[in-house]
Amino acid sequence: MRKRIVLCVLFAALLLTGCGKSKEEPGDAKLVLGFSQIGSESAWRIGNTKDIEEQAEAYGIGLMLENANQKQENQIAAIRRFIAYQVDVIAFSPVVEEGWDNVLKEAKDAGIPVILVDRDINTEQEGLTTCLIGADFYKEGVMAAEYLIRKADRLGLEQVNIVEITGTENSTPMRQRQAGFMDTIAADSRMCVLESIDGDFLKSRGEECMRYYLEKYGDTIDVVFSHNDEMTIGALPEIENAGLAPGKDIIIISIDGGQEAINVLKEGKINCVVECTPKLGRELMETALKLKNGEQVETVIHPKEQVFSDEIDVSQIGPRGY
Ligand code: GYE
Repeated sequence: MRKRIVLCVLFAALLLTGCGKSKEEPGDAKLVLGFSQIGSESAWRIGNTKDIEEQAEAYGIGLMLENANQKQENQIAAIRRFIAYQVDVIAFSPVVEEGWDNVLKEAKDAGIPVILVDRDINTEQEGLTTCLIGADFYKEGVMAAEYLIRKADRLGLEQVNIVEITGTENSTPMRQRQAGFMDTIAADSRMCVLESIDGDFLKSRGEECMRYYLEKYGDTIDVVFSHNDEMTIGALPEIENAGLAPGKDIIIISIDGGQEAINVLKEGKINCVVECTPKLGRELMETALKLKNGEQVETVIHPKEQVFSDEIDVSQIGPRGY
């Protein structure tokens, strides 16, 4: 009863401050899920938040959603609030991999199961989280590199100079996309990575990184490998301002597959977009319900993903929904 009152007070407060998004009355919900989202840095992230809200509503799950504005300390504080309010299940998308042990130990001591959504953590401790629902980022990096190798074959390139714009330093997609890409091109002696810089998954940083690369390497750049669509979209006008044609003079490879990037792929200014789906909400709700019922869950759930590129008929790619 006490828990029910506390939750109702919390939800009223969240609704008043505009933070609470659920239309469910938590007391009536089958389950209350606290979810700490990283931020709103990209179309991917916004689509992911929307999907989780929609699925929570469809499943009748009470959702306490908090947006951390890219700050780990905000995520830790949100998780502590979820523990204090005794939610049934906690989920979060860790902005970086390290630094979660203490707060997750607190959740474990409180008996609240934790689901990792989208990104992973790096810890020595066992059993702090129950499972991970998110993309296979290593495979995404591999698929990006395999495309590049095929493209270099088709164009008969002898040397391929690559610049990389990476996602947030120490985040799982940054580490794994880079590792998958680098491991795959390692065996191809034509491939030469000129430099990698942290673009933090932001459009503004994509612009800055590209400007720097063009000043330093000029038209010797053959390929831009960018870890997300936002940074790619930021980089493209810089390339055009330098008098080069993206998609022709420079091969552009991106990851995510949001609508804006797919439109640019159709215009021929991006050559390849590896899909990363933000639609993780349904799996999250199913998993949260299983945990609440004490059922076993799979430790890793990867969605299926594909590659959109100039090797296919891009006019056939349907609406992306994010
Ligand atoms: O690629 C990027 C977002 O973690 C998969 O984060 C996610 C990444 C996604 O900001 O656009």
